[in-house]
Formats: sequence, C-alpha cells, structure tokens
Amino acid sequence: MESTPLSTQTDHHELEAITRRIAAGRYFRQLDEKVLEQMLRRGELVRCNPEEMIFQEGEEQAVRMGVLLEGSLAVTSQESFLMRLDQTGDVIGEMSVLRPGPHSAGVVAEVESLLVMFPNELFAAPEHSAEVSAIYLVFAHILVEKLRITTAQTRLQRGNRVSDEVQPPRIGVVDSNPEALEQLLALVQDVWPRGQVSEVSREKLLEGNLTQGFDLMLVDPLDGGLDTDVIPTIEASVLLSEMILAVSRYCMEEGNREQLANLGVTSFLSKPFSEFDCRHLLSQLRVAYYRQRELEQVEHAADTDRLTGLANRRKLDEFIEALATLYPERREPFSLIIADVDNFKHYNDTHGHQMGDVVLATVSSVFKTRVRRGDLAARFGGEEFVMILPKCNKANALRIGEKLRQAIADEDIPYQEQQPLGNLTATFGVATFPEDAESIEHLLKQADDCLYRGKESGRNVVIGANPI
Ligand code: GH3
Ligand code: MG
Ligand code: MG
Repeated sequence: MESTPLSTQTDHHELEAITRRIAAGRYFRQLDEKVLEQMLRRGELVRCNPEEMIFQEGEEQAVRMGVLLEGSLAVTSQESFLMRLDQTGDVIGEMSVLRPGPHSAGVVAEVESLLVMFPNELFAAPEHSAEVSAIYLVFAHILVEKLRITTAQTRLQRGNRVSDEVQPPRIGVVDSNPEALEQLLALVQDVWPRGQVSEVSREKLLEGNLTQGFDLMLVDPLDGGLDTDVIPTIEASVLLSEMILAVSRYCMEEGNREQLANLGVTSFLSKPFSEFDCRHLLSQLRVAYYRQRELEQVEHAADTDRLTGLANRRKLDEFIEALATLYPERREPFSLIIADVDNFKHYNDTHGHQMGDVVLATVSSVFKTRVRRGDLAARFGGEEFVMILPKCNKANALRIGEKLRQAIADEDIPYQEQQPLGNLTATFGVATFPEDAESIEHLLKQADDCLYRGKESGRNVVIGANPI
C-alpha cells in the first residue's frame, strides 16, 4: 500500500476534485462540502494493489475508516463473500471507530483501488475538551445515512402482502442414521402435533436443490461419523430454516458447540440423548416459534386497515418513504395511483353506511388482488385508496390504473344501477416519481390534482400528471 497525505502544509492538488467526487456518494449528498473537505484534509490517499488485504478478519490492528474513491473492494466473513463496494463514497471500517477490537470482516481490493483512509486517532477528542472535530460530524452523518438506507431496504423487503392465514409450522429432520431419524420424527410429531414434519435428504440439502423453507430443522451434521460435511450441512440448513437444533455427537465438545453457534445454530443436543431432554428442547423451540408468529401478527395488525384488510396510512407512508430514500441509489422510478369511489355519499345515503362498508371491502379486494407482488395497496382514508408501484414508469402506471378502473366498473356491486352514473365506479389520478414530483408530498399532491380533474371531467376516468 502506498499512501500520500491529502494535506500537510498545503493541500494536495487534487483535494478539491476528490471532495467533489465523494460528495456525490450516497452517504455524503446531504452534507456541506466545506465540512467534508475539512475532514478529507486529515485523510491519506491510499493506493491498493489487486488482492491486497485492507482489513484482515479477526485481526487486531490500527483501526481505520476508509472511503472508496476508485476501484472495487470485496467484504468477506468466514471465507464467504458478503458484499462488493464499488461506488465512489462507499465506506469501510466505520464500525471499528465505535467498537474497537478485532475486525469483524475482511476487506480485500479486487482490482487496483484508491481510498481515503482516516486513522482512528483522528476521532479521539483532546482530554477535557468539549470540542467536536469536523471528522466526527462527518462520521455521525455517515452512520445516519447508512442506517436510513438499510432501514429503507428492510422495509421494502418485508412482505407487503402478509397473508392472514396461519400456515402450519414446517419441520425438517436430517439424520443419516435410520433409527435416530425415526425416533426424532416421532418425537417432533408428538411434541408438535400440528407441525408438518418431514425427512430431509442430506444429498439434496448439500446440492442446494431444496426450495421450500422450514421453521425448524433438526440436523445431525455428522454423516456416518465423518466430520467433513459438518460446516456445509449446517450452512445449507441455516439458509433454509429459521431455527436449527443440532442433534449430534459433535455437540459434545464445547469448541464444536461454539463453532455451530457462530454458524447460526439455535440449540444443541448431544447424542445419545435422553427422550426427556429432546422433548424439553422441542417444547422450548415451539414456544419460541409461536412467540415469533404472535409478534408478526401484531406487526401486521399495526400496519393494516381493519375494515378492508389493506395496508393503512402508517404502512403506506413508511413504504413511499423507503422508495424515495433508495431512489438516489437505485434510480428506479415508482408510481402512485390514487383512487376515489364515485358518488359514494349517494350510495351511503341511499343504502346505509353498513352497505357502504361492504362496498369498500369489495373495492379493496379488487385492488388487493390486481396489484403485482411487491406493489402496495393501501386505504388512504374514507373511500380513497392509494396503490404504490415500485419500478414502474408513467406509461405502465397509466395502463395499470386503467386496468383497475375497468375492474371496479365491471365488478358486480349490489344496487349499483341506482348510482348517478348507473354503475359503481371510481376515479383515478396517477403520478410518477421523479418525473412528476420532487418530493413525496408533491407526488401525492400531483396525483390528487389529477383525481380532482377526473372528478371535474365527469368521473370514472384515469388522469396522469403533467411532468414538472
Ligand atoms: P365524489 O364522486 O366526488 O368522490 O363524491 P363522493 O360522494 O364519493 O365524495 P364525498 O367526499 O362527498 O363523500 C365521501 C363519502 O364517503 C362520505 C362518507 O360518509 C363516506 N365514507 C367515508 N369513509 C367511510 C367508511 O368507512 N364507510 C362508509 N360506509 N362510508 C364512508
Ligand atoms: Mg373523497
Ligand atoms: Mg368519492
């Protein structure tokens, strides 16, 4: 590694250009460039050769934070690849500033790469001083931005169409010994009568051919007494199952248990085992399983509108905000469709509020079943609904809006012939981020204005926003 300070007596000739490039990186966009430049002055420009180790996993070394300028870095843990950092402004080592100790992951340059590195001493405040340096401001900023982006990512990954039905728990058993297998299958079935228990073949597991997941797997990672397959067997199981109970002679030694725990095993049972111990552990895991399901149901209820079963306003806000947060990184446009039932007051006044509620539920189920996986259908309030379509441009959103309009018009709704239009219909407004709006509020306003125009023009239409 060859390094050059970015400023000694005078600034490095490239300091200004480097600041500008990093300022465009995903964690630095909201930051004052002057503050960033101030921080970069304290850094060193480091050039790494291909394959050069920047951090060695597990090794205690001078803690450093780095910002990528050019090239590509691979982050690895326990010899598996975790992620690639190849965008200017990507950050490594920031956690070591907070939590000194051995590196929790390794970082290696994949190609010749250029970084700005900051030694940990920079973060130390002088004793009895209340002053915070620019570097700390930037650092806090990086952490906040990273958190914002990862939160947005998990929010989008979390299912948008959580099903209300409770599936029976799925339990798999991997054991090459036929007697042990039979005994374990019988015990699981006994402790967990509602579970779907099945044998899982080790070969299929290791080939990675299994697609269906499990809630719990009982695994003996020792195949016929050989320990060569232990790690691959556990790794494959962890990918498939939420909880793992290792039942094996291998669990006898503490060192082995520690290794298994690090790979993600939930509980251990040494062979030969007593039936009581096995039942006891299975009951504990069963309790943990139902607690987790309850927690998910509570979370789901907090995000759901009771009358219609659609996402509520809270979930909607969270979802749009996550998409907007990730936009600078993913550059994926998304669209918003707002729908309002036509002359609904008339329906309520004529047939009563309760019949009105039935109509809202019917309209909702049309929306819910007609949006794609990954889209979100929400009740915005009253008889207004919002659909969010990630990765969807304006032309497609208009097409989907038209499909929804047609579906509501075609739906057979009691007494709809008595409505002023002779049918129960809805009017739609469509707007796309970022072509029609520069913020979430603006996007909603644009779609709402279209809705208003649709009502003015006679209802039962889809109107798209005019690009800004
Ligand atoms: P427009 O075509 O212009 O949208 O006319 P509209 O009658 O649908 O619009 P308006 O906003 O005047 O009336 C909306 C009605 O929706 C009034 C309110 O009683 C009814 N409403 C709102 N929420 C609910 C609900 O949860 N259940 C029922 N049954 N009615 C609701
Ligand atoms: Mg309304
Ligand atoms: Mg209405």
